[in-house]
Amino acid sequence: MRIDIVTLFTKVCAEYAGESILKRAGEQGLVEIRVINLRDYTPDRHRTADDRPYGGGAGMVLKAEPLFEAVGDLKTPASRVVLLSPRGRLFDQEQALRLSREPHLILIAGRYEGVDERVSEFLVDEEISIGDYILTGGELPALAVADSVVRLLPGVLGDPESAVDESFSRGRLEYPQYTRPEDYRGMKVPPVLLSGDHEAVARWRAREALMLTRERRPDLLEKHPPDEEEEKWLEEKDKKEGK
Ligand code: 9D3
Repeated sequence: MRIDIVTLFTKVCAEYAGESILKRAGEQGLVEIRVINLRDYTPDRHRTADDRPYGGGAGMVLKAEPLFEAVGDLKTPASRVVLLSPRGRLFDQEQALRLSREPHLILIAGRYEGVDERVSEFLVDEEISIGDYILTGGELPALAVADSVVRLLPGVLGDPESAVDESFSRGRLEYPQYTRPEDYRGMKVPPVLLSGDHEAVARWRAREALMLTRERRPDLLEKHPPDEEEEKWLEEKDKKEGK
């Protein structure tokens, strides 16, 4: 897979791409990540990438021309062009999996108050947001998308069991994990995890994951309804607590 990141802030992108899982996947030849400086595609002497909005208003707008020039240079018929934008579709694991099946992603990280609408309308295939909070640019979102996509590429994760675990536990928050020592300053590891009873461990984990999910992310529970056994656990707990 190839991932191009188009940005005015090349340093932070190249820096992260040169570390982390992105570096490892690159060394394994599973991905090629390139960081493209949008300023190299500005036509004027001052290398202006932004301008004032038509119709007035606060802030600056990222110009269309450098983006069309840059993407025009990078794009092939197999490319998927993604604009990171606060008004994009909310990114999730399903989107990550979908993008991981693309041969070539062009990720555009915007800056300023916005991007010339002609970019959205005529250059970009889709817009993605990573959440309902305001950042100062699309660089962190582009890196977040790249990171989540690359770790899904076959061969990137050392242990393929982790990927199996993920699909297995979809729709549930992760169960609590412990490592040595079994007693740290009186804070003890739940005995079932030391019992050697693998079925009991699996049951405990599934139950803990379910309870955490209902407590913190009821939206996930709605999207992935409890099965019969889970339904029983939930009722048991409610009864015990007099609910
Ligand atoms: C005044 C309207 N603002 C939009 C809510 C303008 C604006 C603020 C911040 C436009 C762009 C930005 C920079 N953010 C991104 O480019 C961005 C982003 C984000 O801020 N949050 C979550 N996901 C993303 S993806 C790109």
